[in-house]
Amino acid sequence: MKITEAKVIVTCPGRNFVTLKLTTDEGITGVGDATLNGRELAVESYLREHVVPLLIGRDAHRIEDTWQYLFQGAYWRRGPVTMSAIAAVDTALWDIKGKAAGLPVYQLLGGRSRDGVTVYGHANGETVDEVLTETARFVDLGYRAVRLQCGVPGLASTYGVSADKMFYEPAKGSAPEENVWSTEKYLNFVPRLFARAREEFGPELAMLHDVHHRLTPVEAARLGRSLEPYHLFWMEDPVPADLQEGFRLIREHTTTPIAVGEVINSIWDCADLIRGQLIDFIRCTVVHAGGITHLRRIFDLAALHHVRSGSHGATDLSPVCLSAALHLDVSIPNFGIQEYMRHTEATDEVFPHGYHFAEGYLQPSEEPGLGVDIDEAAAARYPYQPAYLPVNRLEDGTMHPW
Ligand code: EZ4
Ligand code: CO
Repeated sequence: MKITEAKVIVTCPGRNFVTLKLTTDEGITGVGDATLNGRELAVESYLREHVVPLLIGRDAHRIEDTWQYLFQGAYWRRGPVTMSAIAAVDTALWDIKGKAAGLPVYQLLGGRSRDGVTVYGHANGETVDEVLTETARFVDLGYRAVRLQCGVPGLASTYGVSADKMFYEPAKGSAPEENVWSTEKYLNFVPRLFARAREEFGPELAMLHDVHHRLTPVEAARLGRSLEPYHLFWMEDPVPADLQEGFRLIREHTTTPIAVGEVINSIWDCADLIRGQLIDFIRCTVVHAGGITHLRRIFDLAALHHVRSGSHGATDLSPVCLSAALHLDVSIPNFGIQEYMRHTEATDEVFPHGYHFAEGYLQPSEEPGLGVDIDEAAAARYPYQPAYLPVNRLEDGTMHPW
């Protein structure tokens, strides 16, 4: 079965998405997500200029060989642009193989290891009261796990807090929004949020929190320790992930579980974190970590070291990425949890899909392949719009990780 056509589709149904659609000489199509938030056209161009010409005429069944051909063939290794482009091809080929076999992709990955994929929702608000109201809303919707993000007194805006509660969307505008950050204000405040939340929701609700790379290891150790009485499911991205060794210092000082991975794009960028058992959850995505083939390699390494999965699932991962993630989530032995932010209606219209939420779980589609598609006519109605992620500065104006 040969690849005869490869289209790169850019669309903006509320936010930008880049999608690769492959067609074979047997008339089977497959889709892969290639969205890199705020840098979408770099991946679009990488695919269109450098990858699509290599795909025409290739055997669509040779998934591993195509992955190695694109990875080794580039000579320049890793990086989010390259790995997102390779991921799109890989994901589309798994979709095609599933359709050719007449099986959902999870069956090709070894079948189900569990009955459903536990997901966490996002409760956010300017005040603790507002966050608790939002948390209750997710509990009422059936969620078993909720991420809590709250405005910090004295700071004008904070990561993860939005007026549009169910659809947090940080990328916007023709220049990055500028936020102001104070580590001390944040560290003094967060334990108060979780003290109230634990009191209100009892011991069993899984509660998560995203630090969004803003601390140093010793500050993260202080945060983790201060949150121990409220036993979080995890603290996410406590420090930037560049210095893997830095996590050892956090680890030595707190039992609050640590999750990291949304900006990691290869196994070599998290191998020390995993082998050193410096983290509890690895949160890479199908789209940014080289597709189903490479992400499964990461999860397999993690399984040997007591590290579970926790895939990133923000709204900038398209329904194509989420579909692919669910097939992995349901099949791997060391699944932890899956992030789930609902997409807008316009996004769901452009990407018709068969996954569904019930009683705190997402279920992958039972259709052959990934069970997701792109409606090209609908996509064409939403042209690309430039949008940047925000930047962060300390109160004295120094640049700080966002
Ligand atoms: O800021 O996906 O856990 N979720 C996150 C997200 C990220 C965006 C960046 O594109 O941290 O909100
Ligand atoms: Co995050």
